Amino acid sequence: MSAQIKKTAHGGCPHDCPDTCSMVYEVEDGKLVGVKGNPDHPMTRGGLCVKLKDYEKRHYHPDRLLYPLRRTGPKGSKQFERISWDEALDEITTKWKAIIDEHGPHAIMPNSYLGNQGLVHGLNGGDAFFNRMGATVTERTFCGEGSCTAWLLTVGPTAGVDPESFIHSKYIVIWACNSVSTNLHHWHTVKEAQKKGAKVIVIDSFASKTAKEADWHIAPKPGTDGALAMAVIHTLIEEGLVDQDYVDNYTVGYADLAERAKARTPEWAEQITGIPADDIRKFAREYATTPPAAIRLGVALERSYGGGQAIRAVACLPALIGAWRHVGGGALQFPVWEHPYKFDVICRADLIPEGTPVVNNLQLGRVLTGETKLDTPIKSMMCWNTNPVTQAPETDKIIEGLKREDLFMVSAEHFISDTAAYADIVLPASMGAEMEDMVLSWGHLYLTYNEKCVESPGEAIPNNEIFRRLAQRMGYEEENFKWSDSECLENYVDWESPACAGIDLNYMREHGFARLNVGTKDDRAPHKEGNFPTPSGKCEFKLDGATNFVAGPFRQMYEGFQAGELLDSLPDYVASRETAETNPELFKKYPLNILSPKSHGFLNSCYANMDHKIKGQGEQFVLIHVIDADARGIKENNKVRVFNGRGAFEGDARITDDVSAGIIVATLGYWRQLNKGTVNCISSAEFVDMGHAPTFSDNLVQIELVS
Ligand SMILES: Nc1nc2c(c(=O)[nH]1)N[C@H]1C(S)=C(S)[C@@H](COP(=O)(O)OP(=O)(O)OC[C@H]3O[C@@H](n4cnc5c(=O)[nH]c(N)nc54)[C@H](O)[C@@H]3O)O[C@H]1N2
Ligand SMILES: Nc1nc2c(c(=O)[nH]1)N[C@H]1C(S)=C(S)[C@@H](COP(=O)(O)OP(=O)(O)OC[C@H]3O[C@@H](n4cnc5c(=O)[nH]c(N)nc54)[C@H](O)[C@@H]3O)O[C@H]1N2
Ligand code: SF4
Ligand SMILES: [Mo]
Repeated sequence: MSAQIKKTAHGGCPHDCPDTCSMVYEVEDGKLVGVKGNPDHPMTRGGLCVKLKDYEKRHYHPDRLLYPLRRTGPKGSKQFERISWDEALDEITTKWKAIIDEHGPHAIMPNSYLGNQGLVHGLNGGDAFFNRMGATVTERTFCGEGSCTAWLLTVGPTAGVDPESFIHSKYIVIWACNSVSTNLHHWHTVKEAQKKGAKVIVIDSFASKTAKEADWHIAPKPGTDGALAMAVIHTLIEEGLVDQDYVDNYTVGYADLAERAKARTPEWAEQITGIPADDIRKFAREYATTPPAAIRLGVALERSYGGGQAIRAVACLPALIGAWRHVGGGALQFPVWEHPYKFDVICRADLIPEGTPVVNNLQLGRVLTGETKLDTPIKSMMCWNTNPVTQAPETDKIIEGLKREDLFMVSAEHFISDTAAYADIVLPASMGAEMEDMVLSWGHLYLTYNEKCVESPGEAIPNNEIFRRLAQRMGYEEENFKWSDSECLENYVDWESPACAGIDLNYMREHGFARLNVGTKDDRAPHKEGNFPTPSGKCEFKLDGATNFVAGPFRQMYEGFQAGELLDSLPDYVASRETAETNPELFKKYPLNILSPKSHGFLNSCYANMDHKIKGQGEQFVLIHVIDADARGIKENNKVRVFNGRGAFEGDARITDDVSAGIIVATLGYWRQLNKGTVNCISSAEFVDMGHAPTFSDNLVQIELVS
């Protein structure tokens, strides 16, 4: 027998990662046998990350869900029986119709996120379906929504600096982003710029993998970046480093900002951040005098109570020094702002009936346990593309809620995740190579296509097909519920927009990716002469009468709901909620500030159930400084328990200088069913000051030896 001929197909990594790699699927005998980075893609450059490099093993993992299941044991026991699709869909829709008859549609609630970033199988389907139902709307603010609010208010929906233009930068500031682990394909460009002489500054509260490769690691205490940024503004003004011509022509509110910054001296900031005042001055001087200077804002910058205000302060910096004048100068947040997706068609916010209640996904535990008072309590929840039991805060409350006998819970999943373990009905969903889609990117300026090149194993079907079938059984006649996946793609992208000139779906199918027409990395300087997409057309240091709102990719869904509180007209430092100063009582009991960044070897909670990935990443661990370890009799590798009033988890102690005394680090993603608790058992579901974003870096804990 001759060897089978390998076929290749264009892939797009569907994970919630800024890189959205263009991939090459290798198919043999109808099976996915390998996956490579697309060598032609200027950012993917032929390489994938450690998570995805053997993606086929995830497709054919022995624990993969293949058939619809019905719960047979107690909730959370993972005892299920196989049922047919007809039985599953009939049971779900019969229950939902009964709930709607008895309690109204507000008693049903969707719960999803960007676990799949496809336009068709990630964003669509579910939103339109539940909006048509009139179900309670779930506001999704896991990631960047506070950053988005601050960014939109200051510079508007601009992609800012092209990540590829960093090759032209001479001063690169990576602010609260662990690019080596979380944004690898941008890091390659940063490293190249560094080799060409650029200075790379990493501002991170601990010595992350990325900080270790920096020319200069600046380590503010968690949640104090706003003070650092305000002191930089102070120094720029005091030392005459401001580009006055740029400020006069293209910004609003400079005089007021200068007035605010007057008292925000480097000495003042030193007390708050722990960074020596001279270092702050040096940083400000270098930043202003080494053009082009570019800042990469990490999502983690928003994760303490003052996160929104901190990001506003940082977003002012490039305009103050005129960095936007240069190719490779300015700031990069989420390039997705310039992607031409039709979110109104995708999410169908127009279908949401007036008066529909909104709950927040970070407060799922409070919603399900009744701590958040609702006119109509939730009687059914459907969960897909997210795993709140590991990823959302106040885990113990979520579990208490999911155990409610009167809650009818449906999960669509690839595996029995920590959340799916509590479902009444589990639906098997298709994976990457098994469905056609285009994948949203929040980290570059390309459209990315994903070809269906293999059949799903067992009876798994793509998310959008699940919702098509549910819509048919619920009697929803809108045409969008009948579109094929290809028709969805035709309708979801604004192919007529200038950004898509010369690109259509056929082009995507042929090439796998396409650069948007938004300038090239060698000439893009969108705010050289202002042109900010703000109401004034300028960078808005000062806002008059602006109120808080939730931004981010799904924002159309919540527009009109929000009577947000009035925001400070100027950026400033706002202290965290849980510190010695702001909550001394709590600090007495729980004196350590915990950070819970992403794991290098997992993608949120994905891959944290695969043995060889856990081996690569290591078992759940806690980084701790020797002073804190000694004070508690903790030795290297001891099993420790981290706890506060919200819950506890266990991990192996790693004593290291990478963290300062008073700070511990435990990375995210480990499964509760394979560990004793997870890091989100201790995290709070309170919001930061903007965009209802999470406070994952604003949590006090205590740590003890497990005896
Ligand atoms: N390997 C891997 N890659 C991923 C993911 C993953 O789970 N694993 N997840 C993806 C997703 S969803 C996202 S949103 C991105 C996020 O990617 P990043 O933006 O890099 O987010 P984090 O890893 O949470 O945190 C980045 C760094 O911020 C630091 N930090 C935390 N709080 C503060 C603070 O208050 N001030 C300062 N200066 N630093 C602070 C942390 O120590 C950490 O090193 O990564 C994506 N890529
Ligand atoms: N403590 C702490 N908590 C955090 C963070 C942190 O830094 N610290 N980061 C936050 C951030 S930035 C984010 S983005 C969130 C992410 O939180 P989640 O979005 O909940 O992240 P995942 O764990 O990746 O969950 C995605 C789930 O969707 C499933 N899935 C993937 N593709 C498909 C599909 O096509 N169909 C179906 N039906 N299911 C699919 C996966 O198997 C997985 O179980 O976590 C947040 N939580
Ligand atoms: S997870 Fe991110 S870095 Fe890894 S292949 Fe996917 S898009 Fe690329
Ligand atoms: Mo995220």
